[in-house]
Amino acid sequence: MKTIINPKREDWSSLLQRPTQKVKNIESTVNQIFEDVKRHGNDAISKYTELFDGVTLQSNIVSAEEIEMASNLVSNELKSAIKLAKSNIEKFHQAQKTDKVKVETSKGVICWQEKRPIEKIGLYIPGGTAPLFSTVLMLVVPSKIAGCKEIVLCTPPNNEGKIANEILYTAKLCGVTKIFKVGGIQAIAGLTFGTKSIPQVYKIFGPGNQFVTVAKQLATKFGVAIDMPAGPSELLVVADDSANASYVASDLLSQAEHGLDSQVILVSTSKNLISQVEVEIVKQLKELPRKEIAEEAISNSKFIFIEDKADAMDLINDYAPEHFIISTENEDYYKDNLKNAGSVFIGNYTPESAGDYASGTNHTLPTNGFSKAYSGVNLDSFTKSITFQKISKIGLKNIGKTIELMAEAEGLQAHKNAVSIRLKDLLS
Ligand code: HSO
Ligand code: ZN
Repeated sequence: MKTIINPKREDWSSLLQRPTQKVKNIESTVNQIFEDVKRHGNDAISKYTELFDGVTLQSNIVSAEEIEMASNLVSNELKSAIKLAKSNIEKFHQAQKTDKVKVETSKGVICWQEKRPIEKIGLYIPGGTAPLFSTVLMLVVPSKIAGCKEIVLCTPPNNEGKIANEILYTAKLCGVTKIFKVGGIQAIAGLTFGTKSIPQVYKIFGPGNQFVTVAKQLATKFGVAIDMPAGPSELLVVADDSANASYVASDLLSQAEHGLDSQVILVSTSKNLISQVEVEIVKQLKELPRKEIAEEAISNSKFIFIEDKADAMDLINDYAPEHFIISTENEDYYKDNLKNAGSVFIGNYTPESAGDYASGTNHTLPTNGFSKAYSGVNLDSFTKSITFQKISKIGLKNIGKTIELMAEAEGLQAHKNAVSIRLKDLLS
């Protein structure tokens, strides 16, 4: 960790740069695999599964028996925990349902907006060092509430051809339609083009490594929507003397353990708190099973002392964190002046882990400064808004002249005629 005292504004952007692992030729690899999957479907997919996951599969479809067997291996205690989390996530996302918006803009001109679910969606759940079955909850629960029909989940198999029991159990519990043992670029390509077994989808959700992220971006070139360009996890904590240093340290470590490239930042108006947190981090880090990962991420972390809280607020808005914890005396100041963040956690008893798992908010959030313009996944991510209008005879009389004038001025005679032909009948 590095402590910085009152950094100058002109240094903020270099100070707050996200750690990026640059993989060379990533785009050409993604292009090549897309081309191959587009042409050769499942044959190409099994070739890449052999290459990247080290396993030869008979089929990439997960069978009902496999799901059943996996579910039997999840403890009842964990099942109950997953159900409680599911119920809270359901409550929060169900409450995001909105009524249709209907307005009579001019007399006789009625416009309205209604939401419809995206029919077919693909969810990507990474494998890797920790099987994040909580992400299954975060993506499937709102998609069900939205009314998506086809919910396809892809996740890489391990070198024995298996998927974590918890992922299969949670997917089944939440109502995923089909599960495939396919990971990485080939999974995103499969969902983009469809194969004999994998359905083609309209939108792809979920986190992943850089290969998956670039693949999702390429999918958009083929007309498939994506949730957001996702990157490594990040957390910014703002804390003062009212914070508990051991709690703050535990929060920073909770994000640091995600990956070597996770980024955690502490902003504080108290030098005293910063030194206490440093001591606590060293102490808590020792006990962590994933200490190598957390240690590396912590070594890139920044502890920033800023005397003036208005400056602190500006720096936070500039950084636009994925997660933002407020542990200060005057919580409202940071809450009310916040412009950019994915998800906010307020007070000493609101650890980020709560939102990661069970409080009800979604943990699929914009990273890498994207919270300046993107929202995290929410109910609307699974729907589209369609506008409708119905105009009566009186309505057309009311706005007809306006349309005619505007069409004429744009030089679009046929547009004008579509109104004039009707007005003629109405006025005769
Ligand atoms: N903090 C991660 C989500 C997660 N944490 C899953 C634990 N499991 C990104 O928001
Ligand atoms: Zn997390």
